[in-house]
Amino acid sequence: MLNDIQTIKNLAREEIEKAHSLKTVHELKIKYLGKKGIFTHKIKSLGLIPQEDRREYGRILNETKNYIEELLAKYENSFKTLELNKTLQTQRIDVTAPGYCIPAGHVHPTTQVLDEIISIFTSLSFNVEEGPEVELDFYNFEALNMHKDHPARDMQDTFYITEDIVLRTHTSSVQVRIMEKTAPPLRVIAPGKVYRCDADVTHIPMFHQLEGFMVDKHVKMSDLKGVLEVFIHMIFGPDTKLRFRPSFFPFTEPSAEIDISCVICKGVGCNVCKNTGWLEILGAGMINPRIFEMAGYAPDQYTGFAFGMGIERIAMLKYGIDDIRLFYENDKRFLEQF
Ligand code: FA5
Repeated sequence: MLNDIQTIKNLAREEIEKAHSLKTVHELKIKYLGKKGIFTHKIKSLGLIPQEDRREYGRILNETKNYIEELLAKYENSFKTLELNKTLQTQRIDVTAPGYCIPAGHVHPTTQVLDEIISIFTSLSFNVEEGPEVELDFYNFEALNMHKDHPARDMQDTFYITEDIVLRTHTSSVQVRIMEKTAPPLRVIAPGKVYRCDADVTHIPMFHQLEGFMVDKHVKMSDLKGVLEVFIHMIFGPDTKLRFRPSFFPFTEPSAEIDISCVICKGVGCNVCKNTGWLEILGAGMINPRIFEMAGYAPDQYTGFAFGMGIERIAMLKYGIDDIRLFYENDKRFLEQF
């Protein structure tokens, strides 16, 4: 019986030493040590060995099994190392090879100009607020003194969602929203997207505006002028001149449109300013006391000014762009210049 174990040992060693791949080693492992393998079978049959020989037989069987296990492990490891080396040879990584260049995006020109404008006004102690783009007719028109049949509504070609809900046509819609929840004094700017059914070289259906308003006791037109003068000088340079032209907005009284001396020809006259030397830049005025009534402020105690500007228009003047549609055509040749 012991001879039998010796024969199995010799046979197993011979087969293992002849193995030529990891696969063969695995097959031999199953053959000798697997659930139905030779050694498992032998161990299960220990009960058939006469009692007086069983102990010695069991010891030698175990020793032989351990020997075969170790031999298989040794061959398994050496085949694994061989395979790893082969993989390392064929899939070598050249750590000195130059990397791929991933093109980096950058901030859109409208956002760049908007960020610059916001930082100017925050440096003047204005707080940034936001309002919804899908807005109630009430805040976009009604609360701003433009009732359903008010002719001024025609100035802003509106996208209606329902009879009472619109895509906001201007950021002035934020005025009453903020006043309703904040007691004066306040200095607010409200930047954001606005929508109008409008499209040509100077008009697009989605554009950005920035609203500004200040409310306190004794706020005067001269305060509006001072704030706008500082802003214009910071964004277009200290030599830029300002001109207030009488205008009409139902939510400001008096109202004005503000022109700046043409940034292209410096006021001499050119195509951009249509030879007038001036460019319209924003709408503004003293807040109509009707708006304070709508917001729940006491109109006899408080006064305020408001202004609203188109961001793309300012970007066009700043960078000398002659077609507003270029901003949103996603032409990288255009966008990469900023
Ligand atoms: C208004 O929208 C007023 N809410 C501004 C205002 C605020 C007045 C506070 C008084 C007090 P207006 O419709 O003029 O005003 O638009 C303001 C600016 O938005 C214009 O000067 C222009 O620069 C820009 N703008 C208007 N329509 C378009 C458009 N379709 N595409 C691009 N920019 C536009």
